[in-house]
Amino acid sequence: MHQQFKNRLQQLKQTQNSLLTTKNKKVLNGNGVFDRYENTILTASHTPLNWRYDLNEATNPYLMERFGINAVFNAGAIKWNDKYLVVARVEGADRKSFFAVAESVNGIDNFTFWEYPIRMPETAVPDTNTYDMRLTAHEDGWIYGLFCTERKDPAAAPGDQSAAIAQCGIARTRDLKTWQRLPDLKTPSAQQRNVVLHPEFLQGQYAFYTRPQDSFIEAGEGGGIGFGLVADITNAVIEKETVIDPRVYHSIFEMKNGLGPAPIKTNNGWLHLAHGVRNTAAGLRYTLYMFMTALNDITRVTHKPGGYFLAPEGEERIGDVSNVVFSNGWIAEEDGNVFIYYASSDSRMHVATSTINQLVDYVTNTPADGWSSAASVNTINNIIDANTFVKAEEKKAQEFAK
Ligand code: M1P
Repeated sequence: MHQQFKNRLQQLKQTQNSLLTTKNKKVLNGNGVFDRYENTILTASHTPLNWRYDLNEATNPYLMERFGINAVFNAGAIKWNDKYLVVARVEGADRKSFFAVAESVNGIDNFTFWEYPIRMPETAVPDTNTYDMRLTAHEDGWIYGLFCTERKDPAAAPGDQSAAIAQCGIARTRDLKTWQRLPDLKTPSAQQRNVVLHPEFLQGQYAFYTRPQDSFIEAGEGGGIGFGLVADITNAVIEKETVIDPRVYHSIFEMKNGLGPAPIKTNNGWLHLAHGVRNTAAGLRYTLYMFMTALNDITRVTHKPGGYFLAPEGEERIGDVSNVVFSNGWIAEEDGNVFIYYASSDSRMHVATSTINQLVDYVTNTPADGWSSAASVNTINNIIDANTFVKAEEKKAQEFAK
């Protein structure tokens, strides 16, 4: 091996090793609802060197990258054999996305990709692009991965190279290595993205959260988080789709919204994490929001805090699609800890941590959106009044103690 090749290889390995072994730390002074962390958990640079480089000097004397990775984002998540696994959307320099599993021992750092990306079987109509997998450990015993499958619109006008159709791909596995592909979901809507499988049967059927949309980018007249039942998951058809969380004028989800990961069951109700999209002069802005649905009627929203739960901050604001946070993976542990995996600006992955108790408190006690400026002022005034009472009580207590 020539010295130059040897040095470059050593340098590449060292740089990546230090990235993969860096410890993550909580950012201090969070908002009381969740904690952010100092470092990203996955980026393009975390992908294995042997995916990107031909490491043989004879065939790659300059040690060039032979397959560029552009970004790692929008990961599904699951706790599996005591490890925290994420199934990331890995996007190549060629724009195509695929899925790859990375694991960590503690859920906050040292995520390392498995040896190979997932080889996802296809249906009779091959996928052009696949992304944003939501994992559900279903009570039927399978782990399901629902994802967006995108194909060129066969009705596209000649020369139109962007008209596309998005649908929900369905695959299942028992070990996250070998996947069985099922037929794509059929719904009454023209297009679907952000489809999520509920972990429990409802009336003996599979329950799906959907996101109906009229065209590839725009929700159009459709949109909102939808819901439908499927009798047979090996031929998944939703006959009736109802919107359970609609879009609202002048809100953080006026343009689009979509469910994130599968909901978490708590004693108070099902906790949901979703993304909302609003328009700005600088383009679309994606933030995360939460809501809760009833245990005895999973389609009924019982609580929904006003505004966003998590919005892009600092470096998170910038990337391939700036001003975006997106989450399709979280892990709730038996002890009540929750790991929220989110991506920023379609470029990299982060983690935030919280607990079931904090999230339930947040969802049930944060005032709802009043949908107007006057309503916001009323909400603040109520908080101020309550705090004035607290202050008066404190004063009384101090005087009494004298
Ligand atoms: O670019 C932001 C996001 O846009 C799409 O999400 P939605 O369908 O809700 O608009 C998806 O392509 C998603 O992957 C992406 O992060």
